[in-house]
Amino acid sequence: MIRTDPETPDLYLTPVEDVFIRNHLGPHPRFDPDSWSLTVEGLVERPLRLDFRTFQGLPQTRFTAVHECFGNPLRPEVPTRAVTNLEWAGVPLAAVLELAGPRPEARHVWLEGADRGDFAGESGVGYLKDLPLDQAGAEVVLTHTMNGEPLRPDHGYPVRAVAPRMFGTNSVKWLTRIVLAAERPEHLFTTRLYTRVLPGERESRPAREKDVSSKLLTPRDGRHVPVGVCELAGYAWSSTEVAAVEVAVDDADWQPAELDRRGPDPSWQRFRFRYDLAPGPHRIRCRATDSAGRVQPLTGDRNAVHEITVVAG
Ligand SMILES: Nc1nc2c(c(=O)[nH]1)N[C@H]1C(S)=C(S)[C@@H](COP(=O)(O)O)O[C@H]1N2
Ligand SMILES: [Mo]
Repeated sequence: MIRTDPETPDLYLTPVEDVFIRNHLGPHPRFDPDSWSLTVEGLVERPLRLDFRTFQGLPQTRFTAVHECFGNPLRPEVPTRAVTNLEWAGVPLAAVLELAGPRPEARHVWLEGADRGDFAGESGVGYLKDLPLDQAGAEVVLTHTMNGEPLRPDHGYPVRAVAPRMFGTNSVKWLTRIVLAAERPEHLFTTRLYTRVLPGERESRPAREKDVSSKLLTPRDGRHVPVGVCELAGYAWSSTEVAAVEVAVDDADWQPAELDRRGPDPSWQRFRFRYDLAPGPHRIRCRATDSAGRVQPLTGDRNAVHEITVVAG
């Protein structure tokens, strides 16, 4: 089920009602706090089953992060620009791993949701993602709160994983099972879909760390604006800090925009650019470069430069 996306509002934190919903497997399980539990199994010293109360008693953390859909896994090069910025709270996966005690042979963490359904010609599949154990232990948080309120049913109530630097597809909703294993799982959502070959590489790899990207949000695409100086603004993000954003109006050269710094959390960064708009239609584009030196491509990939048209007059 893929609903039409709400427009991303031009706010630092996206209101929960404006967050896109991506459920691949149709109707999802509805839990109440008594019916949910999380098992940790596989290559662990102490297999666990945590109920919600025990889970909530574990150490807590809070952070802000971009929540971005990778796009349609059957057409991974097509931009969808479904992106939000959210404050999450929950339990670091590391705290749960510590209780279970990974065995030395464990290399991968499998995260499984409780939803089950049909996708891409396969029936009765579950939602499963995996990450290397070191990375999962350092980064993944098992969240129960989005922008200060309990997760809504569509966003994974009561507990979902969040991998803050990674695409939304890795943030497993309705999380009920964690498996530690020596191998990656062969699965529709791990090895068959959500993989891609990055430019300059030959091997396909899973869609994990976010690409460098940016989106113009003010003014809105297609709007009429007064003639004269106009503030063009939006957000830029990547799996690392964004180092620069440039804006180009019509056929003028790329010009540097003003860009906020990023804090320690992988949230998005505001950019602004003032431009004197003559009467008539204008094409406006933005392009981000991150601290790893990655630049948005002009065309041809899911993070291609974003372009809007406004009419001054
Ligand atoms: N269990 C489960 N987790 C899931 C999905 C899903 O279909 N089932 N969709 C994934 C995808 S592709 C995205 S983009 C995000 C969307 O999260 P949201 O619906 O809360 O915005 O959840 C991810 N986690
Ligand atoms: Mo997604």
